[in-house]
Amino acid sequence: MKMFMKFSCVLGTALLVAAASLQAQVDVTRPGDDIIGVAALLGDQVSTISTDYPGGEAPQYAIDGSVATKYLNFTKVNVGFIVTLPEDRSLANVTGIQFISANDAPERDPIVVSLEGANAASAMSAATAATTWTTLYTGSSGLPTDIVRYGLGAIQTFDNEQYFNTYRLLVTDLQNTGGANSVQFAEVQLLGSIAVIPEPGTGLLIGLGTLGMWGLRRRSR
Ligand SMILES: [Ca+2]
Repeated sequence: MKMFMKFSCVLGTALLVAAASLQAQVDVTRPGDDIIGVAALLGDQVSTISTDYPGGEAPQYAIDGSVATKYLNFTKVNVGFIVTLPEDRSLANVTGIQFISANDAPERDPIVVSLEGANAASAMSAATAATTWTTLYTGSSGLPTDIVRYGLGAIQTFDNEQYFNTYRLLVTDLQNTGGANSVQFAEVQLLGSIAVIPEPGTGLLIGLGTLGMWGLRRRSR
């Protein structure tokens, strides 16, 4: 019984990894995910909450799936957002980003960006509590300086084998930082794979097995 359970656990883990690696790259965020505006420098454990944006151009509009809406922030640089994925997508392995430019003012386009990963209870706690961030990417946004409005930037890929439920995206340079009054973009996609979480029944089976073994140990005392 013990041997069978050990084998089942190993098999289950192998299937979980295999399922994750077989998945095509998808945008791991969805409209309505827990997202807040923040200002920070790369590696800062605590972020500053940023509400330096018009209500209709809030951080949520960077991941709402619509190019007609945008996220705009008057802080311009060293600013962006933190997003925390819900429980059913909490095991996300992000290996790429892709921006879509906004409707106007190309000088506001992000040109240099960074992406960091962490695990947190919420976007707010990731911002306000000391959080250890792992740098996943720093470099080009993939938006060329001659990108058209509502233009799809090049996918920027990077090596990353770690899974996180929380991501901090910061913009560090714009197409024309001196001439712009804000940073803005219509969308950003965090591309990667979402691991399949075992069905509740599987966890229950393992849990009952563990309980059974605990009972056997108790009786043999
Ligand atoms: Ca949008």
